[in-house]
Amino acid sequence: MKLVLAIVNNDDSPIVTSTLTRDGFFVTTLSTTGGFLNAGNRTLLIGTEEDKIDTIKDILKQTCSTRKQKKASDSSLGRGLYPGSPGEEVTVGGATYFVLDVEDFGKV
Ligand code: 2BA
Repeated sequence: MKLVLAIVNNDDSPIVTSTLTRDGFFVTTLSTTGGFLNAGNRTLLIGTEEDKIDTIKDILKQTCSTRKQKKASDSSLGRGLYPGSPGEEVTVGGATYFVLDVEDFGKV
């Protein structure tokens, strides 16, 4: 058993989630915030068998688009020395994923 953590753009989240569930995956979504842009994104938790990981990667590739996003002003947060200046444009990936081993899984 594996756990896929996938961080996706808020705008892509509905299509990714509906495609995954349509294809039989169980998905939990968390509202999260990227540390660099301080912008909201979604983190998906998908528990699955190892042989399904490639299918999940394909779905992420097909449903998450790369986009340019501007870094908002963060002076009010006292973070002026952090990398990247306000207004700087960065390319935000389609999806960032991690695959973890699951030691135990169950429903009681
Ligand atoms: P953010 O942290 O808001 O980062 C948004 C985009 O800003 C990143 O896109 C990348 O292009 C750029 N970026 C992030 N940190 C940077 C830095 N220290 N210096 C220069 N540029 C930087 P993505 O790489 O596609 O990441 C999209 C979101 O996925 C991230 O939002 C974060 O929430 C998550 N993420 C990406 N890599 C991660 C990692 N290794 N660990 C945890 N979360 C990650």
